[in-house]
Amino acid sequence: MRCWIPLIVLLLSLIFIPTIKADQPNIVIIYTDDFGYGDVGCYEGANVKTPNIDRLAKEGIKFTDAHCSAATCTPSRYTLLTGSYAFRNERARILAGSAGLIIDPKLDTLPRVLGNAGYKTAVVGKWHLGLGEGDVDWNGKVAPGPNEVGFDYHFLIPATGDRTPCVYLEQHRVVDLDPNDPIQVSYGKRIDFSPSGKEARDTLKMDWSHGHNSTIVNGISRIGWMTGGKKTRWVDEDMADRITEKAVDFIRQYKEKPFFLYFSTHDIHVPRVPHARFVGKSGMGPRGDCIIQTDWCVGQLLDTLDEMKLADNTLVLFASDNGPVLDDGYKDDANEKLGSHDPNGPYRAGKYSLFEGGTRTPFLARFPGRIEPGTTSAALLGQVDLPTTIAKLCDAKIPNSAFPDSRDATSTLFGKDKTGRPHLVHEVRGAQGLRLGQWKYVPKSTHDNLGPWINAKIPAGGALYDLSNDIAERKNLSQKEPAKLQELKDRLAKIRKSGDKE
Ligand code: NG6
Ligand code: CA
Repeated sequence: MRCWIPLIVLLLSLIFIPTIKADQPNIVIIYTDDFGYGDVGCYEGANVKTPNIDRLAKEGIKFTDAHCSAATCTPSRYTLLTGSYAFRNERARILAGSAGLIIDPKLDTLPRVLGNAGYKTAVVGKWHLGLGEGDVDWNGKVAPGPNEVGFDYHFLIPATGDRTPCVYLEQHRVVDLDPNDPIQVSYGKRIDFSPSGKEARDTLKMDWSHGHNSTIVNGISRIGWMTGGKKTRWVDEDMADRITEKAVDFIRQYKEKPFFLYFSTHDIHVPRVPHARFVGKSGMGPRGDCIIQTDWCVGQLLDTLDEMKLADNTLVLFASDNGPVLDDGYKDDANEKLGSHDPNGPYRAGKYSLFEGGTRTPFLARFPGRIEPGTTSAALLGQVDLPTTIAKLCDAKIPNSAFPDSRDATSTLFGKDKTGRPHLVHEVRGAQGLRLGQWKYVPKSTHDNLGPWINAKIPAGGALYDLSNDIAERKNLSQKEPAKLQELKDRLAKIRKSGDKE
């Protein structure tokens, strides 16, 4: 019997070791923060130059009706990694910097499914899906997190640039942590008694306009309190360089294997603090300068793929997690210096809204040999379909229970199917709207008291728009077309109940 043991072990390992197939493409998702439809040079409305991002459109396909899954960050990211609409998880709302991980570590996520197919997987940049089990000890092993949901490697901005803790996290550990200066983080009770953003307002590098007035880090006050970790705190001006360097390193290191890189930029989220070499480059103040900084990051990644001779076998996607916002809590001249730039293109509203501006965002895909260069598609594409589509392209096995709302959109992505999804859910703060072809249902609950872009008098039963002749969603047809409105509501109720795969 003894002599059989090595053979049995060998056979078992052959069964369980992921098999790498020669033609498995690399996947790079460049996931930007708060980029609106018009915030990329090659889109309608833009008055900013983004030659590197535009290169993806020239060498690939540009979508004009592509949507993130929600009008804020956390739910969109949750859907991107799980293929499940965020309303199926009540915790998938904008998270505090102390929130616990909201992805169940048992789930078959996109990185896990790809990892099982032999991929090396990494997330570099903004996470904002929670870490640990809530109020984690930042001085020890911070887990569960990305590794426990399937990523091999992570280098993170734990929540957002405007939330404490203002430190990077690499493979479960705060980077450069000094044990003699432990970190504490609090949302709620004040723990930091050094002057706050409220008390030392006149000393700030960038003043706040609402919220964002607790602990001061790098001359900018944030949401949430933090003490300790003085040497580990990030310098906002270096953030794009730091994450780009890590992403480039990952590509170089795993050039021999198929890899999945989820590169999640901090820009153009607040606080917008570009590196000195981008300051003044857009003529639009920090928001525009951060767009140019992102374009530089994209250029670095594309150059690395060229240099490593990987471009031909790599699908590169460029997308955003929600629509645009101007003043999102800091006085950074986003409104004052906007000029003729239209962050939401021809669409209505932006971040936090279920009007098209909230979710219709730039989406570019480059895949040499598979996607024809210089194509434009008006097909309805939802990021919810990326997990299934990517897994299929990578020849990865999708377990039956995985990605409950995610369909195979390969032919849409490759520009062959010109219609795309028949319908698509949009969500924000637990409320959902629906696109059904040209029709759009917007519920009331989300649109009160949200500032001039978003405020809208939506009747209690919700509003209905016909995008075929009203892309700006100005003519509510709920009175005129009650049967159509009911059809959309019924469809939404069905999707809520039974998933959105069929
Ligand atoms: C809001 C913040 C906003 C931004 C947002 C999350 C205030 C007043 N506003 O609560 O600044 O941080 O959360 O943005 O604090 S997101 O892109 O990560 O969803
Ligand atoms: Ca965002």
